[in-house]
Amino acid sequence: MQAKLFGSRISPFVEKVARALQLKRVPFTLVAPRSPADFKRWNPQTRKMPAVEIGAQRLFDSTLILRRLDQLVPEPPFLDRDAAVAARQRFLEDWSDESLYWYAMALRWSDANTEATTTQVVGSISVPAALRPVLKVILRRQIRGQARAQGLARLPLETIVDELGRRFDELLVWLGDRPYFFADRPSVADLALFGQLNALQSGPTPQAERLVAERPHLADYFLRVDTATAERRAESDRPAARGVDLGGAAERCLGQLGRLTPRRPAVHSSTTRRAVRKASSASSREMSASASVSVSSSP
Ligand SMILES: N[C@@H](CCC(=O)N[C@@H](CS)C(=O)NCC(=O)O)C(=O)O
Repeated sequence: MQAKLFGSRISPFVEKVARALQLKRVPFTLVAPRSPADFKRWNPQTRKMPAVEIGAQRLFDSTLILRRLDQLVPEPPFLDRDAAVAARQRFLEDWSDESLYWYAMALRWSDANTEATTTQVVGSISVPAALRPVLKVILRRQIRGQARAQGLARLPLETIVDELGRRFDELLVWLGDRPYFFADRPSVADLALFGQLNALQSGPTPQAERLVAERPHLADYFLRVDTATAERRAESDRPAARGVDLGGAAERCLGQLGRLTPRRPAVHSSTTRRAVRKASSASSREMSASASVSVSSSP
C-alpha cells in the first residue's frame, strides 16, 4: 500500500497524519501545496490540509483519515482494545485537535510572535520575492483573523502562556507513569498531541518551548512518541551512529543540513535545540532562495 499526503508538515494535522502513516509503515509521498487554491482542489469539502490519497480513495480531516487508515491497516491498532481506554484516547485526540490547537494559534499570532510566524509561513511558500510583502499582509490579516475570531488570542499573552502551562500539567497528571496516554503503545491521542507539540516547538513560539523545557517529563514523552513514530528507513539509509539518540524529529532535522527538506521540526533539549535551530535557519534561508520547494499555509 502507498499513500499521497497533501499538505505541509508545518501544519500539526499534516504532521499527525505523517506520523500515523509512519507508525503503520505505509510509505507515502508528501505533496506540498503551491498556492491556497491547492487546498480547494485537493479537499473541496473543507478546503483544509491534510488530505490523503490511498488507492482510489481521497480522504480529508486528520481524524477521519486516521480512522480509515486503522481499518485498512489494523496493526498496530490506533486505539486500545479496551473500549473505556479507547474512549479516553479518542477524547484526547479531539481535545488536542479542537482545543490545544487554538492555544498554539493564539501564541503564534500574538503580537510578540506574529512577525516570526509570518516569516516562517511566508518563507515556506514558493512565491517571487516581490510578492512576499503583499503575502505577509494577507496572511497576517487572514490567519491571525481566524485566531482572534476563535477568541483565545484576545487574551493577554501572559494569560495564554499561563493557561497552556496548566494544560500541560493536567496532561502530565493523566499521563502518569505510562509511556503513552492511558496505554503502553501510541494511539490517536499521542499522534494528535505530537502534531501540536511539534508545531509549538517549531520556532515562532519560544514561550511554548520554554513551557516544555520546564517539564522534563513532557519533553521525554514528546521524544518517546517521536522515536516510536519515526520514519523507518532502510539500514543503508541511516546516518552514522551517534552517541546520543536525538529521536526521529531532531535526527531528521540535523539531516536537513545537507538535504533541504521543507520542514523545521521541533527540538527538545536545549543542546539539540541550538544545533537544530542553526541547521533549520540555514535550511529555511536556502529554501527561500532556491524556491524549489513550495509549501503553503497556515498553522
Ligand atoms: N480538523 C482538521 C483541521 C485541519 C486544519 O485546520 N488545517 C489548517 C492548517 S493547520 C488549514 O488547512 N487551514 C487553512 C484554512 O483554514 O483555510 C483536521 O484535523 O484535519
